[in-house]
Formats: sequence, C-alpha cells, structure tokens
Amino acid sequence: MRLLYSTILSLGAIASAHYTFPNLIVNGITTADWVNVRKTNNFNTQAPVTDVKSADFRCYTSETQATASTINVAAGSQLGIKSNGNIYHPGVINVYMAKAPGNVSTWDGSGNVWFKVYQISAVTDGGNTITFPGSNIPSISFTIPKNLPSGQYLVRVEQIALHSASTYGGAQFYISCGQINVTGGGSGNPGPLVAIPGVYTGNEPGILINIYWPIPTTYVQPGPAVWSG
Ligand SMILES: *[C@@H]1O[C@H](CO)[C@@H](O)[C@H](O)[C@H]1NC(C)=O
Ligand SMILES: *[C@@H]1O[C@H](CO)[C@@H](O)[C@H](O)[C@H]1NC(C)=O
Ligand SMILES: [Cu+2]
Repeated sequence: MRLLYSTILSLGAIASAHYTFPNLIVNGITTADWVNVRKTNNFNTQAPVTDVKSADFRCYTSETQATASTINVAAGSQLGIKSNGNIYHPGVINVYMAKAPGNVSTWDGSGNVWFKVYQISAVTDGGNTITFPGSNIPSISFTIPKNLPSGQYLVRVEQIALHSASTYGGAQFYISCGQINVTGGGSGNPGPLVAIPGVYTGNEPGILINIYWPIPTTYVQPGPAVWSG
C-alpha cells in the first residue's frame, strides 16, 4: 500500500514537472546549470509563463533578479540551448536575440531590440495531422549568423506549449535568457526588431489554438520572420 501510494505520488510529480532551459551548449560542451543562463523564477517549480504581456515574459527573472556569466560564441558556429528534461509538451520554438548597448550582465533587454534567429514550427498537411518537430527533443541547436555584429547579446528561447491553448492564456511559455559574447562577427543588420513583452497579444492563431480538434489545416508561427543573416 505504501509502495503504491509513493508510486502514485511520484507519477503526479512527473505529470506536473514541466521543464526549464538552464544550459547552453557551446563548442559541443554543455555549460553548468544557470551559469550562462539567467536563473528563472521557476528553477524549482518549472511552471510556465502564461501572460504574454507580463514583465516576466521577457526573461522570467522578477523573483531571482538573476544575471549570468557571459560566454564567448563565434559567429557562424552552433549554439545549443538545453532543457533539464525532454521538451515533452506539444508545441513550437522560437529563439530571439538582442544586442546589449554595453555590458549585457547589467542590461534588462527593454525596447524594440529583439530579432528572431531560429524557429521550429509545427508541420501540417491540410487537416489530417499536425506534428511538432520541436517537441520530444532534449535541446535546440542553431547557427549564430556569420555576419551578426560582434558583441554582447541576450539569447532568449521560448517553447510555446500548445496542449491547452484553446482558450486565451492557455498556451504555456517555457523561457530562458542566456548571455553570449559573439566573436568574429560581421556587419549584418538584424531585423525585424520587436519588443518583448509586446511581440504577442495572445490572440495570434499560433498561440490561441486548439491543436486537437478540428486538426488545424495550417499553422502560423508566432512572431517576426527569422533573420538568418
Ligand atoms: C559586466 O557586469 C558584471 C556585473 O556587474 C561584472 O561582473 C563584469 O565584470 C562586467 N563585465 C565587463 C566586461 O565589464
Ligand atoms: C568578447 O569578445 C571579445 C573578442 O574576443 C573580447 O575582447 C571581449 O573581452 C569579450 N567580452 C566579454 C564580455 O567576454
Ligand atoms: Cu507542463
């Protein structure tokens, strides 16, 4: 009986566990938890942000007030962002970056400064199926554009979990901001630039959506176009 009870308890813990993004992967090496990523409010609870207009929608650090150490990443190389578990909820991924005017450690990322560098959208086929290639993966990896100007940046990942997104505020955002120093960059002009929060209203067809029934015929990825350099 006791065994059964503790099994049920731990199943409950797993079901509500969610996930965070505490690590970067630079030159193939995974950084330690919350060293190069600002420690988010949910480092313990792993609970998502659901208010796209809240201050925490940017880096989710209102309680921790965290900053991080800045790690060098060469332009043109791969940057990974790792979850503390499988990214198991069905959903899509966006990665945004913003260039700090000075020391990124003391910068809050406010203003129309964010551009999108990467996304993993949903795959649809006109209404038979919808699949999520950005789910059930342990990490996200993308190329820092070769002609991105050198300097210090915030890198913000969001996974938009869509399993309960059919009512307003139901989409769950799993967010982290890392701090990187891009080296050997170029003279590109990243854009379009958006503010975070501000980029979404919560009514976007890719955020307020029932992914189960009827199966969506198309999917519109939230946010601006990816700047690929
Ligand atoms: C940036 O600010 C942090 C926190 O105040 C400090 O520890 C770090 O030395 C500064 N880095 C540079 C390059 O000034
Ligand atoms: C960023 O990289 C440049 C070029 O290697 C270096 O001079 C600078 O000190 C680095 N800044 C930080 C904050 O790491
Ligand atoms: Cu969850």
